[in-house]
Amino acid sequence: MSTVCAIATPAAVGGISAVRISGEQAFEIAGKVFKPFYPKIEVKEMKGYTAAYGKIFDGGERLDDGVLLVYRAPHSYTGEDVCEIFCHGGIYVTQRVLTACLKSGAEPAAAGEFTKRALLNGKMSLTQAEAVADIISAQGQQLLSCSNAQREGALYRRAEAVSEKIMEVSAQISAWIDYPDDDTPVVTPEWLSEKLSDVENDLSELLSEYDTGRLIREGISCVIVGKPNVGKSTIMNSLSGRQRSIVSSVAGTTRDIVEETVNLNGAVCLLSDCAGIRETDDEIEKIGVEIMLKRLENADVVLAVFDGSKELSDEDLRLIEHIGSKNVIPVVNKSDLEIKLDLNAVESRLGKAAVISAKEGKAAEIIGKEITSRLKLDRFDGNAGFLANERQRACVIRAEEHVRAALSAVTAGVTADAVGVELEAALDAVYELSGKKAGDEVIAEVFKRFCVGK
Ligand SMILES: Nc1nc2c(ncn2[C@@H]2O[C@H](COP(=O)(O)OP(=O)(O)OP(=O)(O)O)[C@@H](O)[C@H]2O)c(=O)[nH]1
Ligand SMILES: [Mg+2]
Repeated sequence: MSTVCAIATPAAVGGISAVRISGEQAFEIAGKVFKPFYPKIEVKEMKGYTAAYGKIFDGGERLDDGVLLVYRAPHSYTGEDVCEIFCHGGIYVTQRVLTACLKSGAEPAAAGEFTKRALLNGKMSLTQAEAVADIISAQGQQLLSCSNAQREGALYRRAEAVSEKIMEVSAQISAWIDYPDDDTPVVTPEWLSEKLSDVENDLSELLSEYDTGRLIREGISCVIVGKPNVGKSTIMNSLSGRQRSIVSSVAGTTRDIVEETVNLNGAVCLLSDCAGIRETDDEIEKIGVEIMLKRLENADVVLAVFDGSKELSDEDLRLIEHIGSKNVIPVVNKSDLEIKLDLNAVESRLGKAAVISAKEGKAAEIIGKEITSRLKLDRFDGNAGFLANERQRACVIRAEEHVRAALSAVTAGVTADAVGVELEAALDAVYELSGKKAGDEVIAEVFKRFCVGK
């Protein structure tokens, strides 16, 4: 395999940049570009997991001073010999160090090439490689900790457990077909049904957690609605911790949608503060309300805000009708004032309300907890492994279909070898999930998501 090279840090100015080389010629190439002077040693003599301080050259031209880190196969990220050159974090100087490595015989690495090599060299499974991309893109604590668990093989182990169960059944069927007269236990329909139902349950459980996993991965879309002046923008500002939306006592202050990404109780939440819902002749406000109604359709959770210091009005009731059966959290605001709102009337329609004062610090904490508990994110154990993307989900759906077909075949009294064929197909799907049997196109698709240098 060729020796590849790429800049592993972003194309931006920073304190330090890293250029990574991986492959059989990593030491030879790094030796041409990097001359250690502390310790005074040839690059090829350096032991794995050691560093040297030295000068970086492009031919005869000195480019920079820097640090070289070396890893010896198989004890490296890719499983190959790897050298990492750390230079000053300027865009030009980093590019020059890369060019010097390319001139010395390295080839440019494709997106995700280092992780792909780690996969091909057996350093990690496909689901673990996917978790690396998720760690890089994580913006919140929950996705980070779940992705770390995936990186350590949480989903891989779940997939392995399922494939072992399928193999046990397949092996029994094969033995029974091949040696019917032996002592092999007879494969009864009852035994098959029990074993296959267990596998089906494991697969269904993975699928049922997919939506919760999606919220952790992609973030929660949360829309704040209510009639004008109830304090939507004040709540938005309290959740984001800054003056994002304009607040005023004039009804109809917010007309456009104001968005902000915030971290609530460990989850990433995309908040949308909307125009207050009311009948209006104002053209701009009307458009704002229309956009808000559309946004409502795609929301994961809706904060329906009411002014606690006023009685429930017709506008409030119309809002309740609009939001219908969505995942709604009623928020009764302005609890620092005398409460005149009939709390029962709201709660009987929308469920338990969060009673807050957006002007007080605790509001963000209360709403954050309410959102994560309503979406069951607080009970989600991502450390147990979960389906992190559409590819993984499609594999499990396929496996489940074949296990169901096998179960139907058992119930219909079809011959055991027909059941065996379905189980083979189910096993293939589970192997594709973990990457044990993923085709080149599947692998290429996975690494498209990666950045160059990872
Ligand atoms: N006393 C009290 N006043 C509040 C509270 N929250 C908001 N307000 C006041 O209510 C008024 C309206 O607040 P906004 O946040 O602009 O209300 P809004 O729902 O965004 O209004 P529109 O954008 O017009 O739809 C402002 O004068 C706020 O200071 C609260 O918890 N207690
Ligand atoms: Mg507003």
